[in-house]
Amino acid sequence: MIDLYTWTTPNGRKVSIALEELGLPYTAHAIDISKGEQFAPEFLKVAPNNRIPAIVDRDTNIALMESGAILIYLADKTGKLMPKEGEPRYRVLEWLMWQMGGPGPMLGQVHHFVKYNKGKAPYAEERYLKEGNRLYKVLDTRLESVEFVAGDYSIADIAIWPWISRFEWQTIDMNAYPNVKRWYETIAKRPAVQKGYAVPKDMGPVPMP
Ligand SMILES: N[C@@H](CCC(=O)N[C@@H](CS)C(=O)NCC(=O)O)C(=O)O
Repeated sequence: MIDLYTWTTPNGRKVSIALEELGLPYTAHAIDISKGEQFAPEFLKVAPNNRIPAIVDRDTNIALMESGAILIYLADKTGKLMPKEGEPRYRVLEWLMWQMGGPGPMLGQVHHFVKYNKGKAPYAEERYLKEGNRLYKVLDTRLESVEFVAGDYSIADIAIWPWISRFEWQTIDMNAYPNVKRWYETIAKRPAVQKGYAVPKDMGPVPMP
């Protein structure tokens, strides 16, 4: 049994979607980051960076924070959603790291400046939207030649997809990125993705372009 500490955000949804895809039993614990629950001493013992998501695997007694590390752990635990060796494994890690260093932090800044603080910092809005669009273009070009970012459906897709699901907040027109749109819609239809998207609480249907 896995305890998942999470909230209704892209980083949190990566892990609930992976757990649903892998069919691993888990209990979701809501950490409402709008109420400061990420600073509770009990949560900090599991996630010292005071950010969701985090897990505790009761089978192994391993506690982990950082969504990328958690996804690798779950893939290794089950032998699914990431090849075990060779170039195909590194390809998954390559696109997972791209997500962790690119779309995660950069689209996070778009949410901060464009969605929540519009008009306060025009230069920041312009800078992060430009970078956000550049990242969409990189993803679109990659998806011209492959069905999923690393070939087969993997934890790399699961890491990227929830960030793209916030395209409306980002004011990014997915129709300008037809390969991203095709990939996004394919993944959105997966029952495990729809279930994982609604954890720890249902915020409405998956947004569709
Ligand atoms: N690199 C971390 C980022 C986690 C993160 O930024 N989580 C956000 C929600 S998406 C959070 O918990 N924010 C709480 C805060 O800023 O205090 C990961 O991928 O797990």
